[in-house]
Amino acid sequence: MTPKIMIILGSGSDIAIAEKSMSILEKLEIPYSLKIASAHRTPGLVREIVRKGTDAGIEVFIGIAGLAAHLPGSIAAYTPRPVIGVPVDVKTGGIDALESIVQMPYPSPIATVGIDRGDNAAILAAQFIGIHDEEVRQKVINLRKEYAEKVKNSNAEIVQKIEDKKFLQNDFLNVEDLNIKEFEANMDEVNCKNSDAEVAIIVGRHSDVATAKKIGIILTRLKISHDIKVICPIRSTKKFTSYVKCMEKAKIFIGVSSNSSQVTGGIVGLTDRPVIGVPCTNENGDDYMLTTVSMPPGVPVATVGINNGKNAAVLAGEILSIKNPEITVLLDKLKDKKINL
Ligand code: AIR
Repeated sequence: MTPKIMIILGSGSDIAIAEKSMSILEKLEIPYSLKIASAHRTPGLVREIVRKGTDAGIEVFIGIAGLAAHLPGSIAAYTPRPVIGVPVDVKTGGIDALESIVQMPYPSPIATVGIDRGDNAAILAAQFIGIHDEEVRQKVINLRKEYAEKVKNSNAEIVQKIEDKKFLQNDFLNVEDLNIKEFEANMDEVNCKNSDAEVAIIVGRHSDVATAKKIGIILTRLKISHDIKVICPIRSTKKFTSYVKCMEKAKIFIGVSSNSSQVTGGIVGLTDRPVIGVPCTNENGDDYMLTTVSMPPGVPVATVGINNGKNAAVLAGEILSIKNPEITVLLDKLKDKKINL
């Protein structure tokens, strides 16, 4: 049987990061393949592995590399399948690899995860596959519950065991007794007329709407239904939560955000669906790529380049095209620039 996921490492020295991906995939019982090929030392090998892997039925590629990490980009050159990139910390804390992977030109996105986050790459790959495979989706949901349990258990294992602090007072609120209810969406609060859309796009503030509109233009070209809303998760918390809930049929969420990237972080906590993040620059020219991509284990955000709404749309198209050849044909046309933008 052909595995669904192929992990490619730029070097044998990246194996520790691949181990994190493999542990997750073993746990989720998803077959995968593991290869080593360097974008610079063995470009021909990368090309052959990727082409043959795609022909054989690989659905998602994961490229893991450090330094000038051009491996995920090279993989993307040879396959229409989505590519997840994991920057490895070899020098400069991994920032060199992160920039090499995330800052891809249109129309060749890499779904970038945080530095050394092989675990999140595997979860993201499973989320992509989970869109058309309900069994895999359920496994991801269960895995994420484990991460949540770990946080709750820390209260008993760590906080409650602290003894010698005179002014620490926790007895008034027992975490174990909290009855955490599912959020009840208030549909009147948000306009839910497009709740059947395949992709839900949330923009944190009006100044980032131009970037979101580009996502909409490309998704329309790819004939992918979508809905766009401007909601700040901090200023309008209830509305934000209600909107994510009312879009629960969406297969993919895209968050467009500058500043502290609460939009993408907020969405990922409310849905098991894959979340694509578009970091934006603010009026001072500061960008929010790091605060978008650097998510903790269990809750990945597939980050694309700064202000690159078009690449977010292409990535969504690649994910949905795994089981929809019609989108693959439209993507081909986009990539050949046959569709004039
Ligand atoms: N690398 C390999 N070919 C191109 C790149 N950028 C990366 C590997 C590894 C780092 O260079 O992915 O993270 C060091 O590789 P090595 O083989 O010298 O240990």
